[in-house]
Amino acid sequence: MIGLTRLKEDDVVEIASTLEEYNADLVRMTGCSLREIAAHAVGKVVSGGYVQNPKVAVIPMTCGQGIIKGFVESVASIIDYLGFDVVITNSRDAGGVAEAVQNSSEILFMADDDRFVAVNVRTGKVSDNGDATGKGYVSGLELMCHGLMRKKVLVIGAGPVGTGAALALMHFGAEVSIYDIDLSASQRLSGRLLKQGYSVKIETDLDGALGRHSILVDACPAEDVILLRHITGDTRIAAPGIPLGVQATGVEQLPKRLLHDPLQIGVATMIFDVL
Ligand code: 2YG
Repeated sequence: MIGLTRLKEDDVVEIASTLEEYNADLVRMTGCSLREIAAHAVGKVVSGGYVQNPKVAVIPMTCGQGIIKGFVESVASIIDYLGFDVVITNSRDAGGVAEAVQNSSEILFMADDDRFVAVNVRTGKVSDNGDATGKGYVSGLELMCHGLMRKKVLVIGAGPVGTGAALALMHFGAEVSIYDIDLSASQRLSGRLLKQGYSVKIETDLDGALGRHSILVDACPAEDVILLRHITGDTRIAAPGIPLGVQATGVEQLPKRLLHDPLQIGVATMIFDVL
């Protein structure tokens, strides 16, 4: 399974200090806060908060390519911003898991090079960042578009995020088309969705597909996929892919119509997913 590009320190360094601003941007674009978008993604209500306030632990993992400076701090800052009681464990890896559970943390966040998961150790529920990111961005897109029922949406990228996005779009009643540079990836996703009773259209010509769609999910890890000439007054984009796939001159045309961040929506959706 091909994941999104590995984050770098530069991608996450400003997350904690800009959460308030980012949240205000989300409200301007969607009418809803980060907390509301994430809760909407998993069909949960946030008003009045939760009766229980689970303890959350974020565990640094050294395996594979190792620690990304600022990663666990950014994840914890997002969880804290949403009002949860969160700590970063002093120990790393297996020791961090032991420390978290011994300190009665109920929800554990941890990432290696292949997976980024939230685990609720009380219920056994697991949320995967790819799936949660897809769902969270579609939730924001649905709010930005005032509903997606019977609207045509193009998903670019049939990896874990594109898959989560496609499923969420189906749940919102959208008409979904998929493009992936690797046709067999689109076919696999289409087959998987068909087993769940959903039918999607497979696109093989990206330029043509971009000409026919104004609501886009960019879940691929390439730059300059969506060009200025593809953007109209109706274009709305949810872009979880890193780096951003929208041409720089195109971004200027989309001040209130482009959702894009390195971690916030995905992490926020993961925690509501496992509550
Ligand atoms: O604990 C650490 O600091 C590291 N072991 C974290 C490694 C994370 C690697 N994964 C990624 O960079 C991304 N695929 C995460 C995706 C988040 C963006 N949606």
